Amino acid sequence: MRLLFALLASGLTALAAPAFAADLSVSNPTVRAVPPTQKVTGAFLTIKNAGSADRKLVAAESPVADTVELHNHINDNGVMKMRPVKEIDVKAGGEAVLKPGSYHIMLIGLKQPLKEGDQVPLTLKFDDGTALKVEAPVQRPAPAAMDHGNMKH
Ligand SMILES: [Cu+2]
Repeated sequence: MRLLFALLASGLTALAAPAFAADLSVSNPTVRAVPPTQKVTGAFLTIKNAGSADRKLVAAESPVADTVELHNHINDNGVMKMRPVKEIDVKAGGEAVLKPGSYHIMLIGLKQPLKEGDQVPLTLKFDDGTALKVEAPVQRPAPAAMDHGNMKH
């Protein structure tokens, strides 16, 4: 009886221990399909942070590109420009949405043409040392996303 209780107690302790990697999850990863002559494309996804500590995405890697950068779009006097950023905040209990016209992952120097339906491996690295691997399907951008940058109403 005492042994059973000890096992139960240790089991509960294990459950209560913080699971840092499990706090972060990725949904809707996609890579934008580009013509074979274009050597640069963007990757988009949503990172959810179910934990109680703020996290930052600090780097991304992919075997399909020479260089992978974290970017943001800024509105510079009405002109949308891309800028590399060092990190992207993923607040505790919140999410970071990487999408066209906003934060995104830039794949620079594509080593092979990316066809629609291909799966692109991405590794996301966070400030606490954890890494998440995802497979992002290559998709043609939705028409709304294509002219997001210069849309006027
Ligand atoms: Cu970019």
